[in-house]
Amino acid sequence: MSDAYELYYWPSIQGRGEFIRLVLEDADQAYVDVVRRPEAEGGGIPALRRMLDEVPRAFAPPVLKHGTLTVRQTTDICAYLAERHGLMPNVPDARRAANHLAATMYDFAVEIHNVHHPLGVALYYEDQKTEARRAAAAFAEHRLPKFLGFFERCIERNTTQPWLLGDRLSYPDLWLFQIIEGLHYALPKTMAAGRNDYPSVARAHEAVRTRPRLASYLASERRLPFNEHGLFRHYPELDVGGKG
Ligand SMILES: N[C@@H](CCC(=O)N[C@@H](CS)C(=O)NCC(=O)O)C(=O)O
Repeated sequence: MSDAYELYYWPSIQGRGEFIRLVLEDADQAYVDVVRRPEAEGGGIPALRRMLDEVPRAFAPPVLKHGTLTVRQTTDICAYLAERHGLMPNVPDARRAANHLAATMYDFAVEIHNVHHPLGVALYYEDQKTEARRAAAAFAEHRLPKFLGFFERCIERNTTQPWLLGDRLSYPDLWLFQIIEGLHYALPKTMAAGRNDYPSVARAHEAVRTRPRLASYLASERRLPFNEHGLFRHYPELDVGGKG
């Protein structure tokens, strides 16, 4: 199948779509970020709504179209692309091993999101600020170290570092990179306080950041800036995890 990839995702946030963009960019694959195109050229929110109306069983973006095929769910889209473009790890039972890590990172990303939305996604942050402060303190004390400590151990136990699995980069490494980027944006003081606690994760993050294709993507206009509408949001009052 040689059709171009078509990504359907919200046009103004990195959000879940960014995990997919990173896979496409690292694999050097051409893709159309459909909703970011002008409406006059078949893009914009109307294109997203049309797609959601037309595609059976598409609950929410991101959705990837590839020829006649439609792939839904962020983790499954990334696995589909990774299998096609050499970003599955070279370990036994690669898809399961990689999917376990990506799904765990997905859980982590949702927990990070829920710090600013502890009561629910249907309410504005401004309607749950008190609860968000409590959630932020518990997240910094318990959940952040638990997840980052787990990824740190995964890398330490892999024979070829800095990667999570096998002896080369695979798509969970791109996920870890994006989560660390997002955490530095959302919780800079908390992350600075723990900067020496996860050295393997830090090395993995740096190794991904400096890959030539990704470095060029990150410096391009295709990489949207973080903002307060996506998964990772910077609200200074929630950045409470500093030590001492
Ligand atoms: N598990 C789904 C979640 C999709 C999802 O929650 N998409 C968000 C944007 S990041 C959305 O538009 N949700 C609309 C809604 O939940 O009503 C996936 O990873 O693809």
